[in-house]
Amino acid sequence: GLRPTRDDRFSFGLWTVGWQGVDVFGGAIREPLDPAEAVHRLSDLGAYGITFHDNDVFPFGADAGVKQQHLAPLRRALEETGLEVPMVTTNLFSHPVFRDGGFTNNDRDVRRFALRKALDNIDLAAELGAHIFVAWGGREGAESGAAKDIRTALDRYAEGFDLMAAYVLDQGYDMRFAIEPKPNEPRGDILLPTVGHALAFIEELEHSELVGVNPETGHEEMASLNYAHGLAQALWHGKLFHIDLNGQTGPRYDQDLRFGAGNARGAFWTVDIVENGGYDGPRHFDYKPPRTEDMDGVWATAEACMRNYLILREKVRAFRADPEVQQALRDARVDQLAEPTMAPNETVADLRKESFDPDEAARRGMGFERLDQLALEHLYGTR
Ligand code: 3MF
Ligand code: MG
Ligand code: MG
Ligand code: MG
Repeated sequence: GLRPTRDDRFSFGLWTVGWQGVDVFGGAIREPLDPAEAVHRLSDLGAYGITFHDNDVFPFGADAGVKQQHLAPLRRALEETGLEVPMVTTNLFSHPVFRDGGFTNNDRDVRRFALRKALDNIDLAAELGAHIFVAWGGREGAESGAAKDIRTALDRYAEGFDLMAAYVLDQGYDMRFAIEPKPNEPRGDILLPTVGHALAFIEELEHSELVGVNPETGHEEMASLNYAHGLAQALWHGKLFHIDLNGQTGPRYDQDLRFGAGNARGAFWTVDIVENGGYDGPRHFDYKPPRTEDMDGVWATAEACMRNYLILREKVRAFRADPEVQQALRDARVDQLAEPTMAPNETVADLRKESFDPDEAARRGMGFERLDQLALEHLYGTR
């Protein structure tokens, strides 16, 4: 059905429904949202979990006492609702000290402070039962050429992940890291700009097995990339540890629309790969309720993220179960791609012996348009 249940494993960042609407051209348009209230409302709407940055819950620089004061009502709300905290993350981007980044700041004192801030929050994440720690390095980057030696910055970035990974192993935490790529905004150019860059970086890490990716719909689409393809390749590498679902309309600023808004066709294939590609983590939403909305509008967008996912899940299931689609898939030879190009024991000599008529093969139509039209008709609701 279209009513979310906990088994659907929908989760939300506290910073999504809690976004007060501060943007580059204007200040806050909504009151601060109490994290405990967010937990209750999201629980009532059918979510199973919430996620947060340290400073979504307690202020920057809070000492142990202040931290616990802010955490107590959140813990109570989690107990009352049974909501989980599957993922936690650190804010290494809001305070002015991070204007040149955290782990890759040119200023070594800032890098050491950023590491301490992240490690402290890893402890909290473990205590709350989170198994995924997301790292979005929004301020790790540059606006100009000479300001940052990118190769050296990557050394420091790797040093940061190596230290965090060694720390969770040392503490015996059951925790893995997920790097969230983004091409730009707020920096002119951000390091690890796409899923592909992040996957290549991860292979150079000391504990690469503990590090995967957290791709966000809008971030990949800002780079004109295909989000579903990015998810598929991350799955192929065994690296899809977490996802940030939202909506985006083409390459422009990070729109963070509710999931299902923006590129609807992309959203259909996103749900298809998330449901059928072997991903078993949370369906996590990272979006921003537009500044036009009051709190009723905010809750409407949260509800809509889940509802749109469920609508698309039904459509994807119907598409996959449709006998005409199954025939069209065979006609398009999609199943043939699963067959290794060389048979077992075949040699290059065998391959060379084969006769082949390229003109005949070139005349075989692929049938992709008919197949895609069936998908569109499922999406548009005529099948
Ligand atoms: C920015 C983002 C971030 C990350 C978050 C999780 C504020 O575009 O997407 O949200 O998702 O920091 O680590
Ligand atoms: Mg975004
Ligand atoms: Mg974002
Ligand atoms: Mg995100």
